[in-house]
Amino acid sequence: MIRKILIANRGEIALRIVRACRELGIQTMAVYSEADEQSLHVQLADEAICIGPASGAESYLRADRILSAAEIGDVDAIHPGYGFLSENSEFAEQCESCNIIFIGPRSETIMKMGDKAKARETVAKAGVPIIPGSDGPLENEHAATKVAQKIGFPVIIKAVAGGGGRGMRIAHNAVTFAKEFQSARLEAVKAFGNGELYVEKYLESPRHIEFQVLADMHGNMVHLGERDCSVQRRHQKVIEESPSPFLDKNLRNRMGKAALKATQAADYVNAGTIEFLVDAKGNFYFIEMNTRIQVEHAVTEEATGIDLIKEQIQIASGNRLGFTQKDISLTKHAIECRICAENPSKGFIPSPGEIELYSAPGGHGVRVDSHAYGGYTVSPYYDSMISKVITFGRTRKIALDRMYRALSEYLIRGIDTNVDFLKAVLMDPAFRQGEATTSYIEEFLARMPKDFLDKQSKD
Ligand code: MV4
Repeated sequence: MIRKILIANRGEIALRIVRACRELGIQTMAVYSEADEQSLHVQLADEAICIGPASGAESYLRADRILSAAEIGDVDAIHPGYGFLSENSEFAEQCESCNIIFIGPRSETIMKMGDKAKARETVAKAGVPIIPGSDGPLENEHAATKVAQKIGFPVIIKAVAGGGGRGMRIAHNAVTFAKEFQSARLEAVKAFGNGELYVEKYLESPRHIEFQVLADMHGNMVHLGERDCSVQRRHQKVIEESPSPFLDKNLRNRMGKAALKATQAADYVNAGTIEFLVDAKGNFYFIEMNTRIQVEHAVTEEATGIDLIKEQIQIASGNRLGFTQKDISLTKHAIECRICAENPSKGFIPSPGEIELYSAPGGHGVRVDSHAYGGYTVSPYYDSMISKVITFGRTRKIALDRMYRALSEYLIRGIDTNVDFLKAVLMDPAFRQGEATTSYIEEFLARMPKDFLDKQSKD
């Protein structure tokens, strides 16, 4: 039914989608900015069309240009990947009204779950645990202070239009709260054009554990277990794995059921992610739903054996899921490291430039999703992730040892990367014992010797 797909993205995810389409016998049309003319997704797609200058705002974020390209290419569907227009309900709606299938949930669903206060309310009504907090957005700092005092400090102030950690503030008492509230509002207006805020009780050092879900148009839905994404730095995930070393069978079952309740409450179709925070006692709370395919989807693919991009396309075609919950299990342990062009010894600043020499790891149990190659120039215009290394095996130890081996094989010359930093984390006993919470990287850096990071980048 879907004969041709326009891929409204770049980098490794564009390539990932080209590959899934090839195997399904679907034609592909790439779009690219002037900075990406030499990109692999452009070279490997059946067709490619330039949509503007390097800046994302003038190319990959331009719905009008992408829809023009879709018309020129006579495509049936658009896959938005992650970032850019993937969670833009207006773009999804424009696709719908142009009779182009948006490979993702309905625009209404994107809008509903994009409002993080509304998402909280929606899933809470269905019986999914949420963190004690405000009922909807708060008018002003006076009303907000009252709510914060009722919940008890510390509290976290979040933007209704936020998500992913942008524009969040933590307040430890009523005195600092008003100031934090006002600065969060200014930041939210600036970042999202929407200053609405809500508050939640602040959980200290939780684990970030998310459930992958798939739902078809016929009311069938499954969860594909969890990903533990606790290892993050400044709201950027660094390492993800599935299964989580923290969950047992019982907790996984209960969280999986809650994830399906949330999916049902959202009236969701396609691939989605239900994010939870989990405290040290194993209490779990919904925080938000991501209505897109995520960077870390590959760990779920390797743990379950299910190709999520193909499933997204099958679902968007109107097909029924080919399996039920009892057919799904986390039969392997999979782990992902995000390789970034950055310099850890200089505060992880981006390190764009030409990759002079490139050789990726391989061998048994290693998957590399990357658009990089020798001679490729990493552009300063986009995020610094140049590769995802995913290793997998029967046990967590096998996957971790395999990751260290794989990272040791990586040859990247000409730019700085975080490869050696990742290797140091992989060797860290706390990480190896599965003790990482969302505070892990900060704590890890604090307890390392002062000159540790100086050794973490070399050309
Ligand atoms: C929280 C939290 C603690 N308590 N909510 C960060 C990403 C976004 N998806 C939600 N996030 C958090 N929400 C409550 N009620 C902790 C985080 C969080 C975090 C917060 C501040 C600084 C770094 C963080 C890293 C991971 C998670």
